[in-house]
Amino acid sequence: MPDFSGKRGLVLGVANRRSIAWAIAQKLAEGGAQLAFTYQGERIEKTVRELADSVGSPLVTECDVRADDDIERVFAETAETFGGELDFLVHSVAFADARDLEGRFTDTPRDRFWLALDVSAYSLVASARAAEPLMEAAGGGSILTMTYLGGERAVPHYNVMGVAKATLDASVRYLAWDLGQKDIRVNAVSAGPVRTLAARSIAGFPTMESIVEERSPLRRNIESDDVGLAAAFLLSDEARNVTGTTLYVDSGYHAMGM
Ligand code: NAD
Ligand code: 0WE
Repeated sequence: MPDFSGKRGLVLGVANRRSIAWAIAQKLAEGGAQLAFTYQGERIEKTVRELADSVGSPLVTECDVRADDDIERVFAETAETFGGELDFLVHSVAFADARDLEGRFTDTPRDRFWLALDVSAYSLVASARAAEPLMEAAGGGSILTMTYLGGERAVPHYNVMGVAKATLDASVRYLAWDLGQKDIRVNAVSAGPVRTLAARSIAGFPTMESIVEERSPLRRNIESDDVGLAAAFLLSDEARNVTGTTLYVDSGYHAMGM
């Protein structure tokens, strides 16, 4: 495990203990990082506060990534908490209307198309921009987001989320170019299916898990812990010359053509 002592990070996207963001946060906390957390909505506030307290978090605050005011306030609070500096940002947020993960992509209405791109892709751009001055003050930084193969290939039912992930993946590359000048790295982890809150409600999730077991080179599914380990690497100084890229944690599934 990389050493994160003295490092300060902000984690967006913990909803409960199954969240990929929480698996990542635990690895960073094990490595000695100080972590601030955001949550969306009062419904999950208590859960997120309890998890955050268990790793001694100095800041837990609400953030709806659709709201510029929220993002501005969250980074002001983060700056206040960490003396104006930030070493890393974990972006683990996505949302599409459930109706758009069932039917045909062709039928996605305009407003729900933009909703998915707003929450799942633009939010990375907005939060990277807000993180920039804090990371510059720290002498550099590392930004990590979560993506999925459905942004590169057509995965049945992933639909508008696939279009959002394609936008997210391209945003990683353009942010890497802009922020590289300030020694801020931007990368993504592309995870195979993991049974989180966002995944459990999806019909056919068990089928996807069987497909990964049968067809991936390693013939097994992944765990969120695996994502935590890869994330810790990308966020650490061990990855100091790695930016603008995607690291697949999917048992090799993406490498297959059949
Ligand atoms: P999750 O439900 O635990 O996390 C999704 C998070 O997005 C939640 O914390 C939720 O509160 C947050 N969110 C949604 N709308 C928001 C908004 N408007 N403002 C702020 N936060 C908002 O599920 P997860 O599977 O841990 O998802 C995390 C990330 O991992 C997502 O980007 C997802 O696309 C990605 N991912 C998941 C899988 C999987 O199979 N679970 C695979 C690859 C990538
Ligand atoms: O990115 C995701 C899930 C994202 C997601 C999930 C939900 C369910 C609840 C976004 N928005 C919502 N909205 C809700 O109302 N994954 C990579 C997991 C996932 O979701 C799929 C998948 C996979 C894999 C949906 C269809 C097909 C495959």
